[in-house]
Amino acid sequence: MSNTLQRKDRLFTEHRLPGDFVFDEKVANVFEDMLNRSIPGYSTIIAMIGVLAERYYQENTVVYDLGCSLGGASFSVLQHLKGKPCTIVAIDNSAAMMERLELKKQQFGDAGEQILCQCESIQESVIRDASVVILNFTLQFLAIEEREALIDKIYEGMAPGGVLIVSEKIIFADEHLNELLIDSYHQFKENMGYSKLEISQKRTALENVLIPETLEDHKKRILGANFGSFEVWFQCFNFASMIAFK
Ligand code: GEK
Repeated sequence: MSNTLQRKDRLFTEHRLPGDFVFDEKVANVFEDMLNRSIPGYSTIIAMIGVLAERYYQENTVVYDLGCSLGGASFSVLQHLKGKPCTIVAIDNSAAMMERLELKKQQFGDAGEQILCQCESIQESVIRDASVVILNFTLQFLAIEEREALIDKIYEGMAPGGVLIVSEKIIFADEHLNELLIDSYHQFKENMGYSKLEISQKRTALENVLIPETLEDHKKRILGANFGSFEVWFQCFNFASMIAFK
């Protein structure tokens, strides 16, 4: 969806001092452009989350979008579930993101009221009566030792038959493959108009903030929480989206 407040991502064009990436005002202003040019398949993943939510949403349950940013996944779900008695709880701990999400909601009129925004850390959130839970490129920002507790909590808060969708940047145990897929990803970013300087500075800024794991790590954690039928339903280079059922 177009948003007049959004600008082109030029955050890493100039040489800058080292510093960790933060989800502040500057990032929120260019975020849609950043995601579309930085995550191969982002728009496909967002569109398919809506399709999956429509299929697995159960009446009188809640959809959770954890680490919702500007609500890309929430709005996709809303488009598929409009008119149904559903609540979409959209959670993010970046106040800059949540302010913009509140503005975007207004463009949807009454339907937008189905999205409830909560500005908080997802480690603190209560998950209850969920039939669809979305972690679209969010788990990767939690410390590795905090991830299991979150996945366990989600499982506990889900209705039987509910679906969990987890999208992540990933790494590969095979060094050669890992290098190939990361290089291919950087080529994708160049093709999307980012310079080599922007790519390397963003990579450095994310180094301590975004900690990717292997698909095997994710599978082990998700199945360990008792989810069944784990599968990768989308992958492009080192980006993947996984699905699991309670
Ligand atoms: C999308 N899902 O467009 N608690 C709450 N929010 C958090 C936390 C936390 N502990 N850690 C990070 N975030 C979105 C894209 S972006 C992905 C998600 C990316 C939030 C953070 O503030 C940011 O908005 C989001 O997770 C990650 O489908 O930037 O690569």
